[in-house]
Amino acid sequence: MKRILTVQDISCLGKCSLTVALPVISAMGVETVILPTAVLSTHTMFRGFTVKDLSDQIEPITEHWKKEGVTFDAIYTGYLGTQEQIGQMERLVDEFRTEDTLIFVDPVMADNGKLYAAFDMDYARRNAALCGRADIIVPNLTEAAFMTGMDYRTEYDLSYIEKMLEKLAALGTKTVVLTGVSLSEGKTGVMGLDTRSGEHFLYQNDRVDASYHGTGDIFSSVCVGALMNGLPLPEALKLAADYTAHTIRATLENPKEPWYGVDFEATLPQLITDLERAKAQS
Ligand code: PXL
Repeated sequence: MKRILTVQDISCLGKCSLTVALPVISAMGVETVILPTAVLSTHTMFRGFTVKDLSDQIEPITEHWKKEGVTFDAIYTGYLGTQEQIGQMERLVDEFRTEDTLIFVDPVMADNGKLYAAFDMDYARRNAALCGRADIIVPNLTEAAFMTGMDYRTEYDLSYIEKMLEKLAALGTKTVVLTGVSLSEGKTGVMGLDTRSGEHFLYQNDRVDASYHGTGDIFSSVCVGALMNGLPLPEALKLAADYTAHTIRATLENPKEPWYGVDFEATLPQLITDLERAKAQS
């Protein structure tokens, strides 16, 4: 069985970061080791949330793992609270990376043209440096704009996306994937660039007119879980995009529609069926 380490916060209530990554990746048949960077009462879209930073636990925990000779097939980082923690991730990646370890970085810090509370431009620059060490990064357009210095636009064409992919590639990452890319009316999806081969890939599906918290974490968790199941990247991205859209639709149908996260618990069986089908076809 493959083993992933995922490093993100625990938002106790909120259906995001580790409370999504752990169930989703485990359900996909991959051992999921967690390293919590902070404990929050809720994610940061609630008012009055509490935070306990766990930076001082990262070194003792990883030192123990090193003594135990633990290795990982992938390291997946998500929301990190501070620049100091980004530095800690760079060291962790350097210490645990082998030739076969996939380094997957989701530089969670912004959406809809704005940085999340508590992040600033220095944080964005630091995140860009971490992205440079990764094999795959999956920023949304806002995060990519902050990391590349390009303008964030809500209306754009293919050349804007290609330029953004090239600027992201200049960070040093092997494969860059932009999420939330809409190249025609009513569609949305991802566009990626393999910086070694120069190959582009694009996947567009129907846009669902709703935006929920935690969907980026679901997308990333499914993508990394699919890669660990041996799917090629374009297939993994398709599975992740389709599952995320399906889950948003299912949430919209819930009369008690929770505002703070999606009902992924109800759609996990579908994910497993779709994963098995994709594996059989690839
Ligand atoms: O879903 C990303 C995320 C993760 N963790 C925390 C967050 C957010 C987004 O706002 O606040 C604590």
